[in-house]
Amino acid sequence: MTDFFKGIPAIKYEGPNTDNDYAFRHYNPDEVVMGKPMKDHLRFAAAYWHSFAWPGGDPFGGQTFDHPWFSDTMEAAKLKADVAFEMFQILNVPYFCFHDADVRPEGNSFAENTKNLEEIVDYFAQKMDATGVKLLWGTANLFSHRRFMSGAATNPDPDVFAFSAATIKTCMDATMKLGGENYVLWGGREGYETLLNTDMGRERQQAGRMLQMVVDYKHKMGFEGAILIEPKPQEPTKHQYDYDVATVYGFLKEFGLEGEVKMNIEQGHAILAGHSFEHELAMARELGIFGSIDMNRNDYQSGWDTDQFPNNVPEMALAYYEVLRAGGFTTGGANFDAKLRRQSLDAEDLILAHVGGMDACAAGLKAAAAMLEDGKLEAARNARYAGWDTDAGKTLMNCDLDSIAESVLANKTNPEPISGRQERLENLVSRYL
Ligand code: XLS
Ligand code: NI
Ligand code: NI
Repeated sequence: MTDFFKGIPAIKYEGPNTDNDYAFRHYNPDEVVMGKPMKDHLRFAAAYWHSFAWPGGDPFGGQTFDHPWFSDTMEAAKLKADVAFEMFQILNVPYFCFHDADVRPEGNSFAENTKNLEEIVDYFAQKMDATGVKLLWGTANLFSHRRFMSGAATNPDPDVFAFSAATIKTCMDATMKLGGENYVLWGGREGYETLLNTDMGRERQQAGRMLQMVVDYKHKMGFEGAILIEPKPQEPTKHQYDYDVATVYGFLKEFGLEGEVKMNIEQGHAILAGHSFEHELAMARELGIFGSIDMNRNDYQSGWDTDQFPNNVPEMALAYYEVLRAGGFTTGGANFDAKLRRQSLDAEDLILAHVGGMDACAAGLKAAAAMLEDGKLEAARNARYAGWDTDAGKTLMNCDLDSIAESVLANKTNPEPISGRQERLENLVSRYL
């Protein structure tokens, strides 16, 4: 045991009326919601990078956190792992997620990076065995090191493409070895700063080829998890190619991968793309590519990916409604891709941030389940489209313009507008919150 979380108890469910800061008010792992324990609906994961690797910097100042593991040695990496697994246990989160660069010291070469990663993977394996904590997903950090400043797969320099491909291979190996349930690709710097120096067509082909290689390797190694892309429209580059779910779907179609790759949808990224979180979830569901979620929020005044812990239950209820309508998670889960504010220095801040986030998710899930079980929203939606379920409605889709024009004439079709009843539905949703 390290002494990082000294004095902080394991968090247990105590119900909504408790006065204890160190307790769950809504997240009751074994409580059954729609026929399934809450923990199996929510499948929480802690993100290694924000919780343990992020130093607290912003564009105006550097590190505010002063953790004892902040040095580039293997010893420090192991101390970081010890502390991380202590947090997973205090919170009782079943999963975690990591990038290679979060967990191992940066080496001077690909070989050194790989060696460091393998050593940490073995260390993780022991800890996972001892604690029962599992890996939701692994990923490669192909955006922090300066070699990736002009992209990874989309870099104008083929050597960077090669270095990236090799790094992805080692991260897929690590994920497989640890029994990870997904492998994530977030397009870190796959985008451009200016069109003046960018060959967009070429970069698109490079990204498509890299993804095909990832899928081929998945099958070659027998990885049974899902390959997930995480869309994001801006940040760090001015324009990110994986803008949103619909854009990525077009890209997958072009490279024949729409049956191979699903989406990891992040709340804050949806907002940056000018959508709502529930829009992106619903879109992925309708396209058959819903996979997993990154559960964090933006500050709506900042217009940036501020990665805060979620706390907006009404919004989350609508998001979980779409998750439930998608049939829930299979390999996916809810990763807290969220970081503390840089003034939140204490170990307890990290624990309480997760407690609040987990409780907000649980409250959102319960509200969503109640909406779905009552069925009033779905009944209203079905009633709105009922015309399409009649014989005339069904045949219409198979007609052509000529025959439709004839029948509109013959039947004197003259539709009257019907209310969308939005406010009534909004009032209905409020009753579940
Ligand atoms: C950044 C992304 C990143 C991915 C993993 O905005 O959210 O954290 O989730 O590379
Ligand atoms: Ni993310
Ligand atoms: Ni993000």
